[in-house]
Amino acid sequence: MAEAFAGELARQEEEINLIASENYASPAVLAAAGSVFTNKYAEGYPGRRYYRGCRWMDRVEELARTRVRKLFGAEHSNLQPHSGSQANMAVYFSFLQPGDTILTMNLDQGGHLSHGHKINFSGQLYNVISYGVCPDTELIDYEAAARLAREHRPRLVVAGASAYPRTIDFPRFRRIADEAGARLLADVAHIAGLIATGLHPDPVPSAEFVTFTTHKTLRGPRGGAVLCREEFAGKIDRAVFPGIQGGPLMQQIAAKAVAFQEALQPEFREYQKRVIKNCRALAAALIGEGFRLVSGGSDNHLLLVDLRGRGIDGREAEEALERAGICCNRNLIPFDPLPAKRTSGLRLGTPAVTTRGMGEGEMESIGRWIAEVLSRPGDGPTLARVKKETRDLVRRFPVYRKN
Ligand code: DSN
Repeated sequence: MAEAFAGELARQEEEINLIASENYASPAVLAAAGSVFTNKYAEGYPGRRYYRGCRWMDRVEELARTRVRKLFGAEHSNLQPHSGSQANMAVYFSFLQPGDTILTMNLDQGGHLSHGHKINFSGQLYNVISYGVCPDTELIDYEAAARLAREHRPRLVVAGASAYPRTIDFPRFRRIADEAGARLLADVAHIAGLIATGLHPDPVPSAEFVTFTTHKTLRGPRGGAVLCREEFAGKIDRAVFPGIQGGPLMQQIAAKAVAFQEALQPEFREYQKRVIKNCRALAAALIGEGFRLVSGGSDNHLLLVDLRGRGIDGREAEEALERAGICCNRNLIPFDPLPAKRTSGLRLGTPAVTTRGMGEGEMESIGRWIAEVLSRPGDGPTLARVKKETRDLVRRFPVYRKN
């Protein structure tokens, strides 16, 4: 364990992390997640627990709930879901019956497993109708989504994605849901940090339910969250506990409280602005190197590189980049001819590199290194040289180590 701990810390310091869903939590968040709160059972909710000795648990969960409501301007919150999938499950279980119809974004075009993929519980329990993106613009096809909603009359419309580089029009989804008499869930896991700081349009006024994870752009501990309107508070709370979970992970809820306080500070908004700026700079650098990006660019923290016609698939690309010190993940692109194990795309994001202080100049260098590696993925000397250059760069931007 000592070796794995030291090794992972070194890996996080030494690699350029472009995984769009990852970030580096602050030492305060890490301390809370590793604290004595891990020792306590606290089934129930503040003031209504099934165990004694919960007075500090109540304080922690109340603090976390108050802060998240302030951050997002929400009426009610539940911070007990262990993950984003469980947050979504809580919303589904709060009012859907098995066999009900839901309308969600196709995983192959940017959606998420828990939005009804056939190998996920959501795809097995519900009748899933999928919308996607327009083949020409690669932007969400709202017209098609509206048509499908009129035709299939879903009980729930899910708006949100894990690989969509553009702004999501939540009022438009509200209208689509209303026309079908459906409720709306906005799953904003990826863009929660941008929303909390007003840098992406706010889903809270449009959707009955908003779910997210706390460890992506929001830069907190691993975990999930549900926001909802007061009228659904009881149903959501019962769906989480005792519906799908037992004891909450109180150390994670404590760490969420710390992260929300950090996110309420003015510096956090400046950080999110830099995340977007860096993503645009990385997009420009890659376009300058001749790459095609899905939808032509990015409005948020991530972008998708289309590798078709470059003689390399997503898996080969991520492997070569890792050997050169750049960590990222392959991703399906819309209408991808390859399966998920290979893919024709790479998903790149800037939350983590921005946390360590990198800026637009560094994004330019990273874009150049990516181009060099992907044009000669089997060339040992090129990979070794780029690895040395990436190491030299990251040493100037320590994450946790003090140089
Ligand atoms: N696995 C996450 C991502 O990388 O986007 C989604 O839950």
